Formats: sequence, structure tokens, C-alpha cells
Amino acid sequence: PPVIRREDYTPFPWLIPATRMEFELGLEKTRITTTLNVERNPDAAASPTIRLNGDGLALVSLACDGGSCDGHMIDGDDLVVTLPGDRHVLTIVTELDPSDNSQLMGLYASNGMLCTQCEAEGFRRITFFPDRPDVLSTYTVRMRGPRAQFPVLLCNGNRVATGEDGNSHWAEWHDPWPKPSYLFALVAGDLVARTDHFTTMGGREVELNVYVREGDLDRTEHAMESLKRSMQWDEEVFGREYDLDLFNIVAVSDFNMGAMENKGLNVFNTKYVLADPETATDGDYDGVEGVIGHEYFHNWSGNRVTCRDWFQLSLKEGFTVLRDQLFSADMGSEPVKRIEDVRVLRGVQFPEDSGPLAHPIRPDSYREISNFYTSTVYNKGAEVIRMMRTMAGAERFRRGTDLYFDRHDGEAATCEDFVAAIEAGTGLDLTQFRLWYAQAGTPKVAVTLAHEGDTARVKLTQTVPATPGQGDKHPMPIPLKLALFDRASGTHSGEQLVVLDKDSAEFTFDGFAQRPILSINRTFSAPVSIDRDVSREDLVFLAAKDDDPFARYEAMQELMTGHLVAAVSGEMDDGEREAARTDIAQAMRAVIEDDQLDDLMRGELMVMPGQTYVAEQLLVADPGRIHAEREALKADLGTRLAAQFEALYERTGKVPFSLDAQGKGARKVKTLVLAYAAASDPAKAAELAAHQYDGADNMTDRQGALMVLAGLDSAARTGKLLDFYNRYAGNALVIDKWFALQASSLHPHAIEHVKALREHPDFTLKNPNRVRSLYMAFAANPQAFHGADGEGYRMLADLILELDPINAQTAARFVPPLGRWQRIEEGRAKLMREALERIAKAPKLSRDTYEQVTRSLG
Ligand code: B3K
Ligand code: ZN
Repeated sequence: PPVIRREDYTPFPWLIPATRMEFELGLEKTRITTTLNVERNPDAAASPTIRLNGDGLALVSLACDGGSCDGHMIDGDDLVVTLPGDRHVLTIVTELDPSDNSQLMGLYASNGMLCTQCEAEGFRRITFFPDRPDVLSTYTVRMRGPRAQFPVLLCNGNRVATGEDGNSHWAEWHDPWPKPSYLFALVAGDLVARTDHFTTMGGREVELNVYVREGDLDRTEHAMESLKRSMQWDEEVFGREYDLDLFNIVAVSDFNMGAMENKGLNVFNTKYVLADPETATDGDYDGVEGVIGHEYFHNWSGNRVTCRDWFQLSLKEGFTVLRDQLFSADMGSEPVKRIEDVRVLRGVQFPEDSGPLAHPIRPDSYREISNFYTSTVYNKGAEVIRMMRTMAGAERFRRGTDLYFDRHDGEAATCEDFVAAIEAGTGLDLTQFRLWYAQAGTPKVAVTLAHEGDTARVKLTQTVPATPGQGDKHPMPIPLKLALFDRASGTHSGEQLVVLDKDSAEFTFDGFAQRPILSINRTFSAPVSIDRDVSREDLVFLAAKDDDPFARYEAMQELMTGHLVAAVSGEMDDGEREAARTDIAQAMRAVIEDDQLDDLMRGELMVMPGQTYVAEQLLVADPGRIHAEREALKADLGTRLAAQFEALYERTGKVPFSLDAQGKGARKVKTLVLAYAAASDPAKAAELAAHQYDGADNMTDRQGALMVLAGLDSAARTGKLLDFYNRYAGNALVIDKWFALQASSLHPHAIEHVKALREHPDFTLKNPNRVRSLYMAFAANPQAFHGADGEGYRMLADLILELDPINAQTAARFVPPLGRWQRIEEGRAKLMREALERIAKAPKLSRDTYEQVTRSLG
């Protein structure tokens, strides 16, 4: 497959001001007649032909201006038509079998309904079209189908006409906003809606619908409330108003990702729509709110202003992730949301940035764009924009975004356009800052603190690591919030923002008779890894006293990570181990007993650093040793703090169910206590967990208890797993949890459980949620996946090979865990490479998997 390069961009030679489509709908046969008004693009080099992209399409017929064409040919999958004049009308007929579309791209059948997914290049699986984001067109769509089978007919924009004829009916939709083909959507099926209304700040009455299957209606309230809150928030915080009279959301159970922001017709994975306390955890509730917000916010950051080409993906995704993060922070706890976001960044994006798949947030080349919907483009992209906001301040940043929307409304823009608008709107000079778009790799900042007389000197040194294709890096501007604490009073005299824009710089601070304690990268102001020379004693201080909650979390993480890294590096004697564990326990105890903390934040401070994050600190990691040391620390803390944990469990156990911060905090802390107990006193933990499971009046408690039980060899394990399965049989999203719990469990035989679950009648390769629930959980389970014999790697390779012909996009997503081989001890590394090589050798690999596997082999 060819490599597509950013530098090769040229504008499309033709404009398509209007597109008309007629769909004759059927699950097994859908016929599509597409009429394109095409005219020469005055801003592009002239071409005698028009290239219309296709992907596996059969051309039924083609007409130009109502008659035959001067010439046309099929080139690969594309249709190339000769156009002699400046303006023509092309009529194209295609026919497809949606029920045969297991890739879930283009038009496909899911559960008896028809739906579409077009981003990035799915529209070309429906009809021949210049399927690129810079070709904007106004769509009018008429669809016709059997009324009994498809009582609901939806498309983008507004419904302008409907009609009946015999057993079939039709609807015509018109979307007044010109849009790229990737934002096209159509849905037809037997659905019911929760309906509500929102009045925009300009007085527009908008009808809101959340469409689901009949039995799911009572699980849509949270989605609807989240939507209304999103609309309100975007008006208040970004000044963005909705621009149609209708906003529809449809939930489908077979979906490749979370959701899709199609204009006026968002299509969602059921996972991010359906929620009630019995079946959804607190995390699921937050996920629904965040994704509903995200897709809604795309209406401006993505739809009104779209991307010129797919290299600019972070223009809409990074910005929209930042917007959804700020929204969720405003709806709940700001510091807890920040910690969660950083955990995702470090757990997923940092490893990506330090491995063979590293790429800048604005990539330079790709073979398959689906592979670039990454944590780097999304999450690091959001961090980069957040840094601009931090440097400018929220108010000036808003001037920048206003200018951006104003300048580029209705256009397909670039990351450069965004930066230029922020620059002009805020007054910042972002010349050097643009490197964040071009350079991959997580910068490392080494921090030292010197104290002399009454002066403290903070010396900062940055290095940006080499990444594939980028050997030589330049220093980038790194905004770091810092504070210097006075040891005696436990306070500081104000937070400062310093920007490190050279390899190395020193900042001096006067008025410190005693050596102060440095708190740095507060609120995680820059997406870098800090390597600071700090004593355990100072970390214990910060964990207890820092007034920035993120910095407290960071101090706790660093205490534990520092210990685990030293322990697995084999440079620790018993005395040292004991001393470190004592300090960690002391800090954790202070956290448990701090009555100023809410439980949601307490929970964050109690969480141990993840296996991947610890591995990331080591050049070459031994997953087995990290796992063992991490479990040992957990057990040690469980033992030392048994009394504190017990008291905490008892107090939080009395908090009645509610979806507010108090209720959520109590549930979070309860399950954390169970997890510590499972390591230190498994018999007691099993008893408590079984009790929590039986008494649960919500999914958070029940799943938490079952998660702990699933990891223990206890009598209750089998019984509760069976109970859970029977209780929720038929509820796909909950059965997904049942698969995931077992695949991610700490049970020593988890790998055998995964093998058995692969054969379970409820397992299917056709449903991405189900595949992910078993295999993503498995690939993230250090013990099961990284067994020294390589069986885990072979199982994942088998899955990829089997899934690739069915759903290439999803299959390719399982490659990165195997791509970590360079950072893993040599015995396992060899086995991981073998797994990758076996995949690479398979005939007829998809473009998606081929690209990921070859890049991963390095
Ligand atoms: N824009 C879509 C992602 C589409 C992914 C296609 N492979 C969802 C989102 O980011 O909002
Ligand atoms: Zn998005």
C-alpha cells in the first residue's frame, strides 16, 4: 500500500456544490443513486478528469449530463471520469449488501437496522465520490424502504418531506450546511426516541432525540441530560450556539469506536449512551457525559470548521478532547478529572510516544489513516492546546478561539490556521511552540534545586528523545507551573509559571532561609516527564500538604513509582525496602485520615501507579518482576494500614447510593480498600467482596466486588461470576463487563479463562465491543499477557489474524501491545517479535494491520 505524505497536499480540481442521493433501502440490497453537480475549482490546477474514490464498489451505471460520458475508467478502486467542460452533472448508481459489511465502515446492518460510519474513508464504500475532507457539499437525501422494517428514517440536517407508497415509505432530508463526505450519516430502523428540547442563546428551539431499541428507552435519561448540559456549556464557555432545528443521537451496538459526530445525526456506540445505576458504573456515567459532550462540541470544532486533510486530524480531535475535558471538569471535580486525563495520557500516550509507533500530533505520512486515530493525536493534541491556554490564560485563550471560529467558519482548515488564530487572538508568540506539532516523543525535564544563602535555584534541562524518522530534536517551549514551599510553615508565597524554551535554564528565587520544597509541573501544566532530584521526605511532605491536588497525587505516585523502579532494578536491600515502604504507608495513612479531602480525591491519592507507567520508567522492563513487586507493595500497605482501611470501608459503606460526588467517592474508595485487602488478606477480602456483591444496589459496587473476587481463588468466585452472568444475560454491555473482568483479573489462571471465554457462545468476532472486552482487557493484564512462555503473545497474534479479514480497523488496534517488544526483557521481546513476524507473513493482510505490524517490527 502506498505512503500518503502531508507535503504532497494539493487542492481538489473540482468543486461539488450540491449532492443528491436516493437510497432504496434493504438489509441485503441497497441501491444508491447519487447525483453530483461538479464544477471546476478556480483555486486548483485544472484537470481533464475527476477522480471519484471507491472502495470495493460495483458501478451499476454512470451518466454525464443525463447521457453517456466522454470517457471513464476504473483505476484500482476509484472511478476516473473525463469531463470536458467547466460544469457537469454526474449520476452514479451503486448497489451494496449492508448485511455483508463486517468492517462496519460505510453502510452496514446492525441488529436489523441500517446505519453508516464514514469517517475517515467510509463514504467511498457507499458511492464514488471525492472522499476527502476538503471537498464540501450540500446534501439532499431521499431514502425509501419497507415501513415495518424501517419505521424510522434519519439523515443529516432537517427532514423536509415524507411520503407513503404501499408497504414502503420515504423521507427526504436536507442539510443546509456544506460538509465533507465523512460527516454524512444515514440510519434506518425500528427505533424509539427520548425527546426533549433546548432553546439556544439566540432563541432557536431545537428538538433533541436519543434513538435506541425499544427496551433501552429507560436507560437514556443521562445521555439526554448530558446533551443539554453540553449545549449550554458550549454557549457559556466557548460562545458556540447550535445551528439546526434538530439534533439526533442514535445508539448502535456494532460500532468500531466510541461515537461519531455526523452533522445533526450523531451515531453512538451503545456503551456511550445507555446508563442506569443497575447496569452502569460511575465510570460509565462519566464516559457517557464525556463522549456526548465530545461529539456535540465537534459541531463547531470539526463540522463548522473541518480539516483540510487527514494530517490535520488533531485540529479537530485535540481541540475537541480539550473541550470535553474542560466540560467534564466543570460538571464534576476539576482536579479529579485532571488526574484521570493525565492517567490516560501516561498509560497510553507516553508508551505510544516512546515506541515504534511514535508520531507527531500532526503526522507527516501514513498508509491507512484509521491507524492515526491515536492517543497522540487525541490526548497529546489536547495537551498541546491546553499549554497555549495555560500560557495565555482562559480569557485571552477565548479571544483566540473566537478568532479561529470567525476566520475559518465554513472552511477546511489546518493546524497552522489554528495556531495563527490563537497567536493573533492572544498576543502570544508561538513561533517556537509550533514544534509541538512537528516533533514526536515525550520531552524529559531534569530538575535540580540548589540552595545557598537565601536563594533557591531551580535548574531545568530538557531532552526530546529520538523517535522513528526523527533523530534530531530541537528544544520546545515547556510551560511549568511551580511553587516553593517553606518547610516550617508548610505554605508557599504564590505559584509561578516558567517557560523552559532552551535546552537548559536556571530560575532563581530569593527569600528562603531554609532549603524550600519544590512543587513542579503543577496541574500537569506540560505533557512531559519530570525527572527530579527529590528526597522521599519531601515527597511525603508534598503528598500531605501541597495545595495543588494534582501535585499531591503526583507526589504519591512518585513515592510508589520510585520505590517500585528501584525494587525491580535489583538495587535494594531489606533495610532500604523497609524504609521506603514505611514512608509510603505513612503518606497513605495521612491521605486516609485527612478529613479535608473528599473521597473522590482520596481515592485518587490511594491508587497505585499502573504497571505500564512503572514499566515506562525503565529502559527495559521485566513485566513479571514489576507485577510481583507491585503486588507485594499492595499487600504490604494492606497489612500495615489494615485498621485504617477497615475504618474507611465501614464509613464509606454507610453512604447511601447517589450519583453525586459523595456517593461516587464512597464507592471508589470501597473497592480500592477491597483491592488492597485482596493482596494482604485474601480470605477476608473474599468475604467482604461477596458481601458487597450481594448487597449492591448499583453496578459500581457490584462490579468492584466481582473484580476483586475474580482475582481470588475463593469459593465465592465461581458462584458470583455465574450469578452475574445469569442476572444480566441478554444485556450486551453488562456481559461485556463479565468478559473483561475475567480477562483482566489477577487470577493466576487468567490466561486459561481467556481461552475458555474465547469459546463461549456469547463470544463473537463480529461485535467490536465484545472483542475488545475480552482481548483489550487481556492485553492489558500483565500477568496473563506477559507470561514468560509467550502464550499470551501467540493468542493475540491468532486473534489479529482471525479478525483482520472481518474487521481490519479493530484488528489493527491489537497490534500496539505486541509492538512494545523493544522495551521488554529479551526473552519476551523475542517471543513478541515472533508473533509480529508471523502476522507480517500472512497473505492478504489489510492495509490497517500491515502498516501497524511493519512499523512495530521497526
Ligand atoms: N471522529 C470520530 C472518530 C472516527 C474514527 C474513524 N476511524 C469520533 C470522535 O473522535 O469523535
Ligand atoms: Zn472526536
